[in-house]
Amino acid sequence: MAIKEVLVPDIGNFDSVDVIEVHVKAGDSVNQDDSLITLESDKASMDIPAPFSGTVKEIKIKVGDKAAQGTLIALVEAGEGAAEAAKPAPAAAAPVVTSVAAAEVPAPTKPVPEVPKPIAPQGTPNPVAARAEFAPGKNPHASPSVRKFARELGADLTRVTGSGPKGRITKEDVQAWVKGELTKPRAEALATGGGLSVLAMPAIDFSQFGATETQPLSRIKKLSGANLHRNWVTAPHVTQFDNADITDLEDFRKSMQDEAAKRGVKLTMLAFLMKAVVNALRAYPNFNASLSPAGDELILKQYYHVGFACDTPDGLVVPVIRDVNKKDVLDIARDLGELSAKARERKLKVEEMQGGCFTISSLGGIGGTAFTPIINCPEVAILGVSRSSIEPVWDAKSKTFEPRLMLPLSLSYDHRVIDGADGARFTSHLRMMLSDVRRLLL
Ligand code: CAO
Repeated sequence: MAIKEVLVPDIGNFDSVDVIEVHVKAGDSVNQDDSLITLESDKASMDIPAPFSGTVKEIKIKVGDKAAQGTLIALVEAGEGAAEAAKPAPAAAAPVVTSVAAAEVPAPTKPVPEVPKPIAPQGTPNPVAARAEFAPGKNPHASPSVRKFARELGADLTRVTGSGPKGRITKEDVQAWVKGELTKPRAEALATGGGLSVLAMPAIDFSQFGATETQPLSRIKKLSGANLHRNWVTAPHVTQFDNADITDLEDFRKSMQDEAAKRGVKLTMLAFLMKAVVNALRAYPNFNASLSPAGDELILKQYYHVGFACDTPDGLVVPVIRDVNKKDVLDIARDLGELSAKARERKLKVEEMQGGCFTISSLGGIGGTAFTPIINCPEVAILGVSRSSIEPVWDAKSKTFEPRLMLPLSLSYDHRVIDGADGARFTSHLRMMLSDVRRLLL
């Protein structure tokens, strides 16, 4: 194998430029076009690539040296791929190139000079561009290899402070910046939009405290868990509580139950709630909306598809009843029954869970007085319904407490879209609709 001298190629009109980085050392293997050194003039920095593959025998240059065309960089023993070096040299490099067919010619006693292909300084085709690159505050001052290093790590050089001469950014500066970003305190990361950074959950061996059994989470639980977590941390939730007097509505529902049953429908409170919700969505269109992905626009919907949380043995699913505004209470109750049955039999189609504008989560059949439902994003609000109960309600006319059937409502909304006042207006509207069955049927 031939040992060749690698020289600085034609680098334009520069007589003497600083060597600011040496990327290889004796013993290193290099591939053709790997960067050997970085030079820097007052206008640009440029990497000098290896003209062929091989092994570095000796480095003849160091950081701080001055270099010009023809300066000896290193002695390199041509290795695999060196055949490329045997090809006739480009015309521009011809005066200083001695081509040697490494595989055929015995190693000369005196090293044969080899000149890398001339390269244009990166990003600096003309002096104007070169100056722009170094303009403080505009383009960061860094060599091509440091830029490449930063690109590989995803580091934004405009945010890195250079510690080298004239504020040049070094590889160490990039490393320090990345390290700093990774260890930023949580509050600062949030303030700069850098995402969440929370303590890792400790891995505890619970069997040290007593007997345990480990069960895998269902597919639905895993999917809904990830979505619920995202929704909980992305949308700033506020929950507005209220109570609706459904005494008359419940009487009406009971009076209609037999007729509904004859039509094969179970008429529950949820069907009336759907009707009331659509009425409130019409009155407060911001609740029937979604934020655009960039968060700078509100997309208002002119359709009324309402989802309902359905408890199944595999976990929570949310079927969607379409065009609730065009259906009567019995139609809605029929849809509710059919979709809940499908959900529990795992027969829901994907399209039966899509397109919802608003969700109702009713735990009324189970119990509880109030809860804080998580918004089904990108919807902007969800209504939680708890178990109704007879409460003493003050009647100002008769100046007595009356026993009334009260339904607890818990409305969670995305505070980026909905203000507190509108949250309270929405639940007041619902209360008014539910307490007067005539309004609901209008
Ligand atoms: N107060 C008092 N009783 C109520 C009530 C309320 N708010 N809502 C329903 N009920 C009663 C019903 O009248 C019914 O009584 P009868 O059987 O005596 O007629 C009983 O509770 C059961 O109702 P239901 O569950 O069959 O029907 P529904 O329309 O109320 O609810 C559905 C349907 C699918 C929403 C419900 O079955 C369900 O899955 N709920 C759970 C939702 C859930 O998990 N939410 C939490 C999500 S966040 O994790």
